[in-house]
Amino acid sequence: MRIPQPPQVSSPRRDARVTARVGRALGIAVGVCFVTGMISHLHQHPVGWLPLPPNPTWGYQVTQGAHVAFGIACVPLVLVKLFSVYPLLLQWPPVSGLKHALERLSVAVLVSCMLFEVTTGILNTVQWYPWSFFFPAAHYAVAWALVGSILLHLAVKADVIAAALRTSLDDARATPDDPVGLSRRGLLLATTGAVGAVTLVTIGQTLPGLGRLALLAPRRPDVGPQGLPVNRTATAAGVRDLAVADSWRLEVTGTNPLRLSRSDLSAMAQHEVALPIACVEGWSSTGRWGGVRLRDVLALAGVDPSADVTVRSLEPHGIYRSSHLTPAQADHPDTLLALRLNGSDLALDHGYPLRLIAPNRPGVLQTKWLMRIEAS
Ligand SMILES: Nc1nc2c(c(=O)[nH]1)N[C@H]1C(S)=C(S)[C@@H](COP(=O)(O)O)O[C@H]1N2
Ligand SMILES: [Mo]
Repeated sequence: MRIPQPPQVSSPRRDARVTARVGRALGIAVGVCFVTGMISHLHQHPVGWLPLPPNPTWGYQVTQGAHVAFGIACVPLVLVKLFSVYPLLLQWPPVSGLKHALERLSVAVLVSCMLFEVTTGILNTVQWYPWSFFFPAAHYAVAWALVGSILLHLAVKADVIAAALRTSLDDARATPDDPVGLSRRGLLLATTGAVGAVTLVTIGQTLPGLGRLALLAPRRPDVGPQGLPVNRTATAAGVRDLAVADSWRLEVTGTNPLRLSRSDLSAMAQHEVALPIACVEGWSSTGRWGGVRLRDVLALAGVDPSADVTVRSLEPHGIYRSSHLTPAQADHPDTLLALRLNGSDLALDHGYPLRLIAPNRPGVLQTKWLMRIEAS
């Protein structure tokens, strides 16, 4: 039988010194993604023993913006890291003993999880789901497998990594059998440039002022009705008729249950806050929201400030038609039932007749087209 040989791909750039340096950057990027991803998960699946505070009000904008930016930065890093080691991945014979088999298995898990996280994450930013699983659950579960396999990999390779990082890049240029002659230092510089470039053309989706550079970002934060993007229109949500009906009222449960029209709400004390919609997809955009404080409405309904609150939308189906607020979030002075955005009545697609806007909170929990508030 003819034994397949690994391709002839020796190159001064395929070297543990390159792999370890790119790996270090990748490890940092994955670390940021993991921590910020867990924060996002905790926002969407709160646990009683670790309530997330409503301050700083821009918190989620920063953590989710970083999550997506560092995830995008992983793309060139993963590609260069795979380039620097792929002859090893094609090694023949594939295993030479139990220890080697386990090591290769852990690398296989690591590479698959890494590719899965980066691919699904980026497809989520463009809202393309060519699969049947539920993205947030799968992305979350695989994050643990990824971090586990990275820790194992670091433990197994600790000596090699430490030695490679200690050794200078030894920047020899072209050799007779390597006419391209890009040095190892050159490759690392090009990788840094690629990370910088992909960041520059996407970060404007969340960093104010860089919107014009956001050529590859799926969203420009200033494009949309009232100067803000829309996620899920009133038509898509099936609320067009209900939202504009004269019979619309906001129901509030409590010892003094309420049924409030838009004019009732407009007659209450009005407040204005500047808060971002910070979408899990990585874009964010700040608006000036006007309306009544949720805590004022709750007080009017006789709800205790220590109550948990659920807000419900007119939307008949869909997993984002209600959201939950902790007592601290519900009682925060910036938490509004918004009637207005950037100086005019809310556009239908931004949640008319009434929406929730609250500090340090994922966009998906800023429920639009409200109809009911329940305290428990
Ligand atoms: N009822 C309802 N509210 C919702 C959604 C939804 O699908 N249904 N989408 C959420 C998501 S994912 C985001 S990012 C924000 C977007 O708000 P905007 O369209 O006003 O920018 O609304 C949130 N509120
Ligand atoms: Mo969102």
